[in-house]
Formats: sequence, structure tokens, C-alpha cells
Amino acid sequence: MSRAKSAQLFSDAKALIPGGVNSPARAWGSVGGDPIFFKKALGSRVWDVDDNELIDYVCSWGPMILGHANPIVIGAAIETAKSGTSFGAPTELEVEMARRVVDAIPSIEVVRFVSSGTEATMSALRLARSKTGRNKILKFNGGYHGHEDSLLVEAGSGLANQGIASSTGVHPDYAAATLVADFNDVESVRVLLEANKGEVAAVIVEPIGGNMGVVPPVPEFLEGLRDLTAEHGSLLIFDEVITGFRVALGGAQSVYGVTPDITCLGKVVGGGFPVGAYGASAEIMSEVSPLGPMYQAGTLSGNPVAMAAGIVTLDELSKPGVYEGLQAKTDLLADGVLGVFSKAGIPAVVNRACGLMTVFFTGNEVTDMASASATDREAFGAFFHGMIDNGVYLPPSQFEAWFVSTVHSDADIAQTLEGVANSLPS
Ligand code: KE4
Repeated sequence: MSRAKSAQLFSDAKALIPGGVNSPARAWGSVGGDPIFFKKALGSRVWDVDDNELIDYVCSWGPMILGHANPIVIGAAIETAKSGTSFGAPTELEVEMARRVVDAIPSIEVVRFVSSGTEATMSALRLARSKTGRNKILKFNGGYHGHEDSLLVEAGSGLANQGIASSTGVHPDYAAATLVADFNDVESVRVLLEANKGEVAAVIVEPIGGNMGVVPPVPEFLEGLRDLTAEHGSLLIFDEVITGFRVALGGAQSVYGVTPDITCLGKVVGGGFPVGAYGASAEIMSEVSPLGPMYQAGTLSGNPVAMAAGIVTLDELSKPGVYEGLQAKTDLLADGVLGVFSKAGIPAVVNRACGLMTVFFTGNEVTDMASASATDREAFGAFFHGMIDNGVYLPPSQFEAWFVSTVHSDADIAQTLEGVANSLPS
């Protein structure tokens, strides 16, 4: 499998773009080797610039739930673009899109569109601080919510769970105002809320962890967060940028029956175009400018082309049987992978939810960042490269989700499982 053109492009790119990529997750840092450059995608497949064809489980990190270049999505975008691509003024498409989000997610009565998941979570935090008049926030080890300063924080070693920044350039006061608990550990949240009584504006959580690899909540974890935040007057923010419209039309909150105060959306909601969103009750959202004192704005927010793509995407996902089909595909893949590892006598754990999964090289359960970090990441790196050589493109990191689309076929999955069998660690 030649990758000469990719190599040349990567060399050119590194002279012009930091690390040659426009997002670090694309850089293959944790698996080694140089990233592949792509030129085409259709359905469940991608083609690199050297004309190698691969079955894709990155799916642009989640948005391509209907498969790449879905004709309905592309058609809507092209038709809309012919009438202009951006007005900087309200359009009917934004109303139609907002109606679909509000209809799908009962906890959202009012929604604001932005252009990325980061903008959504950043705005949600500002909204929570504005609404509560409090400054601290609480996140979880292994929780990734985009690159907003106060969220680029992980538990500091020995700093009593007070955050230290996981990036340079973050003001130390921001990091200090971010508390860090452990996912699936309600007690770690209780301790921090008690120790910071009356100071925590919000708890932000991915209801199903997606950035540790996939880590579902244990029973009562989300309910515990709901009870604790209510008790302490903090707002509960569900970051459903990955899970929104992927695990169910109503998101993870509809699967687990736990209602957050604020919901953040991204990825799928834009159908592959730049869309993020945050929403809540009308009462909470009345805080948002121009209605209220909390300012947030964006030149391309609610962009008509992106709205058109999002509308047809949500309409397709609203059709009967879509999520049952996606769950069946996910199970076929996950159970198949487990079967291959089991037959080879190699310890592996597969965490899954509808439309996403992660394989961990371990014999132990993976329920939080610590257990995810204790898995054999070197084995994952070798597996990743083996899978590429067998025509299957996985996320280039152990701490990411494999994304399944509605158009991954049984044949795709069978070919994937053959690739797994040929890529097992020796
Ligand atoms: P964006 O700003 O990248 O649109 O969304 C940030 C974000 C927010 N919340 C969650 C739960 C997320 O997973 C993300 C972004 N996800 C990463 C990969 N897990 C995007 C890939 C990348 O950073 O290039």
C-alpha cells in the first residue's frame, strides 16, 4: 500500500500548518507514523490521495452518521447554497432546525446555534456562570469538551483534585476554578461540591464518555449527578456533542432518563457541516443575549447551508427503525471483534453504545480514565496500523470512539473482522 503522495503532502503541510494538521487528533501522535491525506469519501468508505480505499470508522469523528456524501445531505446543501451561503441575518432554515432540536430533546425548550462543539460548551459554561452567579465548574478526568480554556484541565496530581491546565497558555486562575472528579464516581463529586459549597456554577459531563474511548455510565451515576447538582444549586450540563442524535434521537439523556439543565450538541447535528448548539429551558435561555445579559455571538452561527444539511440529517434520523438498525450494526461489529479476540485468547474489552464503540487491550473493565489509561496502548498502536494495512481506518488513538454509520454494511463489518483477525497483537 503506497502512501507516497500522503507523505509528500504531509511534508508540505508541516511547513505551513502546525504539525501539518488543523486539529491535533488527526496527527497520529499516539499511534505513531504519518497521517494519511484523504481526497474522497462515499458511504462507509474513504480514499486516500494514493487511491487506497479504506472502510472508515472515524466518520469525521462522528458527524457522518448517514455515511459520507449522503446524496440527501449533499443535495440539500447544494440547493441551499445556490440561494446564497450566508446572510448574517435570520433565515427560515434556522427556525426549522431549531424546531427539530426542540422536538427531539424535551429538556431543550430554546436553542442557540453556533459553529462548533467547543463554542457550544464554552457558551454553556458562561450561561451557567451567568445564571448562578458562581465561578467554579466541575468536570471529569477524561472528559473532553473542546478547547475552551477552563475545560483544558485535568486533575492535578496531589492538588486535591483542583485542576491544573493540560495546555500551556491557560490562565492559572481559569484552571484553579475548574474542579476535577472521576467519571462513574459520584462520591468524588459529592466531596468536591461539599468542599466548594455555593461556589460551583455547573457540573459538565459527557453522559457516555467518548474521549477516554467509549465509557458508559454505571447505573445511578447520572442520577447521582442530577441529585447532587440539584442539592447544591449547580446546573447540570450534558455535553452531548458525541452522543446527541447518535445514541438516540433524544440523545443519551433519553436513553438514561436523566434530564440535564443545559445540553450541548455538535457533530451529527450539522450533518458534516460546522454546527454546534446549546439549549435549555426557556427560563435559563432567557439569560442569553439579546434577551439577557450573557453575551454570545457568531458570524456564521445558524449558517443556512449547514442548517439545511442538519435538517435533512435529523429528518432521516427521525424515520422509524433507524436507531434499531444502527444498534444492530454496532452489536454485529462489537460482538464480532470480541469473538475474534476471544478465539485468539487475547484479552480485550469492548465498550459500546448505539453507533459507537472502543476496543481496549485489557482483561479488566474500563470504567474511567484511570482504567482506560492502564490498558495496553502500545498494542492498540500496532493494531491500528495492522488494520490500516488491512483496509480499515480506525481513530488514531486509544482514547477515541469508533463510529458506525447507518450505511456500514454486513459485508463491511465482515471485512473489518477479517482485518481484526489479521491485526492481532503477537
Ligand atoms: P469541536 O469544537 O471539535 O466541534 O467539538 C469539541 C467537542 C466537545 N465535546 C465533545 C464530547 C467532543 O468529543 C468534542 C470533540 N471531539 C473530538 C474527538 N473526540 C474532535 C476531533 C478533533 O478534536 O479533531
